[in-house]
Amino acid sequence: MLERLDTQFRDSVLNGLSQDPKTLEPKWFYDAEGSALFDQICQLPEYYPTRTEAAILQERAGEIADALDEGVVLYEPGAGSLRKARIVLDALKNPAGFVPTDISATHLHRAAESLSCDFPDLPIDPVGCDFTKHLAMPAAIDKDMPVTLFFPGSTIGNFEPRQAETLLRRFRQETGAVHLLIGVDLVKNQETLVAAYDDRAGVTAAFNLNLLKRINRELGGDFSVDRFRHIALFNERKSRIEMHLESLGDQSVGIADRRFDFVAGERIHTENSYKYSPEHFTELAANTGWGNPKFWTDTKSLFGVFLFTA
Ligand code: AVJ
Repeated sequence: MLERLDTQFRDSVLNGLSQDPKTLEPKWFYDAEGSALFDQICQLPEYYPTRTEAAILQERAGEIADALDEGVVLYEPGAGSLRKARIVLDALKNPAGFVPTDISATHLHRAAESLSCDFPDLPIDPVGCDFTKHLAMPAAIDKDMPVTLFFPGSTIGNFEPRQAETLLRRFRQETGAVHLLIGVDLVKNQETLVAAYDDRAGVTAAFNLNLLKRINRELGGDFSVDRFRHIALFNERKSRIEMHLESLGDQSVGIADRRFDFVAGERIHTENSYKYSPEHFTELAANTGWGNPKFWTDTKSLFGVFLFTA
């Protein structure tokens, strides 16, 4: 499994840097370092999504629990540090199990252990996997219990709308879920959006640049990390934040006996983070068989939480 992730990382990097424009997939941000940096991003004053979503979940937890069945299995793809799941698990009526998955298996197992101290009676079955490929249901989970998919944090925003549809459809088919509780970042003014991805403390820049360091560490790359800079911009036409790494000069980089040339100002596109209107996201979900929406937001309409039924 781990070995497979290694080759997948290498193939994905070599393939992405051979494209024009050069790209790297955002899922590779999350090695141990990157996951820790992401946890720091979630605390930044400019990064409103995490705290806004947590407040909505906190405020609506009772309503959410009432709308769900008793004894649900909560299934969270890309669960990271499990902070948000705590809020939901606290409110659920007799949850039958919790299945967090993450591509960063070490980070996930550590978080799951600390969670089980607080929920000693809850069966927790962490799965180290890449949710863009497949979601597996652990054998220990009772197949008769209704599954609620929990996909917070606007992780869905990383995918182009077409891919997002495919993902939501596949999630339902692979887990047999009857409910989808999902967090989605909403369109808003450009200043707020860009600041959230280009913070003053430079944590997001470090998170973005860590991708190059990871390539150096794991694939024997020779990126001069200080010869690239972090860029965050809002692409209004596509309604998405884009992150790039821009080459500060002409340079050539070696990775696994391949060479990649950069001209000054050339960018590697590392992430998209789509921003939706409530109407647009409701429509996207409906296209994939998720209907009967309930929607909650904060007073400034920064972030949205939806509960859909299959
Ligand atoms: C985890 C994909 C939701 O897009 O806001 C945060 C990742 N990148 N800052 C986002 C991220 C830079 C985050 N998601």
